[in-house]
Amino acid sequence: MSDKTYNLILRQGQLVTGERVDIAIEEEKIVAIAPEISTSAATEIPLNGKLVSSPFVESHIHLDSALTAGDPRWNQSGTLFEGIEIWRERKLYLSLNDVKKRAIETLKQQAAQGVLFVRTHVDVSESTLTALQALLEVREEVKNWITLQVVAFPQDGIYSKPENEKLLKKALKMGADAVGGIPHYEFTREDGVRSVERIFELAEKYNKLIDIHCDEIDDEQSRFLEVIAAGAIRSGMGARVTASHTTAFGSYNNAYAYKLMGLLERAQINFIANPLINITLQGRTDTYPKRRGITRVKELWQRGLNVSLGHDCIQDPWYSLGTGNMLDVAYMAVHVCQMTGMTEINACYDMITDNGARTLQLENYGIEVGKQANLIVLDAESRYEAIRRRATVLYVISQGKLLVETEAPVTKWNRE
Ligand code: 17E
Ligand code: FE2
Repeated sequence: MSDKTYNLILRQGQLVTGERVDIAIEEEKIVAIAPEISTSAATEIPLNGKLVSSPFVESHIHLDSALTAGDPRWNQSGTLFEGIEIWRERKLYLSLNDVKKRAIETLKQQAAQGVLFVRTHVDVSESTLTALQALLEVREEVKNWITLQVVAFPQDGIYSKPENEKLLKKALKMGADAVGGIPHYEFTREDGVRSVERIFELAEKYNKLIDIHCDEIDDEQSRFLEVIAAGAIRSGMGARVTASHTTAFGSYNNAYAYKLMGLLERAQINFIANPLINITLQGRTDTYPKRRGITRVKELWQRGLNVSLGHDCIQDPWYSLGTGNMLDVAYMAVHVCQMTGMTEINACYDMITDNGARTLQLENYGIEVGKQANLIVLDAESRYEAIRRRATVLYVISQGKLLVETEAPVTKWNRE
């Protein structure tokens, strides 16, 4: 036996495949994965069959508005539109410190629960671009423990005010990673189409990813997803493009949905559903029956298209709850999307891990020798148990270092 020792070994963890392994970590990297590693390590953590997984990926959140619920007022109608109105008032008194403080507090809540990769939308239809500047600074300040991607998101639309297009462009030059948009909120159908076309032009010019809030409405006539798919095919941008929300897809007639699916298969774009938020925001103009207001997650997944899940909001004008726990998101998806079969439940877990990594185009993701050591250990033996019990994340290892430890709750039973 050599006298070499590793920094850290996780002993007898269970991978999502069911294999039991030891995982050795040296510096930042995973250096060995085997049923049994005979070398010792400075720190050894016995896992006794607990699930070892790649970290959670939060593929869609708004960190600029996080933790503002009730300020300046609560959303009484519960609609997307009232949320946008409230945020329009709140963003008048943003400061760099205010945004950074809330964003970092939220990122800590997320990382403590196993999220190590985050894509945030940041409103850039605000003349000072304070929120964007703040999130760009936060991206740099946290990069040693969590990876942040920033989407320049024109919440009020690109064409609702003359300066909005310039602000979007400026945001890309300042260093946002992706271009966003909101075609269903532009004044007209034509403005919506034009906004999507402009987003593709800007993404190509500045070499950015695309992630568009698309058809987040119950209107079955809201059909911007086809415009995005066509743009992805024509530009060749394919998997660099993401359509978020697409809730109107849940209301399209089946003949149109069938045609659209074919186009989406050609386009190979990514989809993000936000089940916690859209089950509450949508359906507000329905009486009964009341629609679920969620995109066709199961059908997209069955066609082999890449779907991930986002939390979207934590305590903001659109959603007053949320703790940053991605297992809550997957749990809601199982219900709202009726993904109740065992392979479907496992797929929902993949939607908050591997599929999110694919959407974010992360290269260094996954439990493999040679990759950066980013992994989490859950108080569960399988993906199914993790979702069912929304299991505690016991250990979070980020870039080779133990970032967070949390003890599972213990119940004391005091009667026979
Ligand atoms: N803005 C928007 O347009 N849609 C949302 N779901 C949120 C913000 C949270
Ligand atoms: Fe969103």
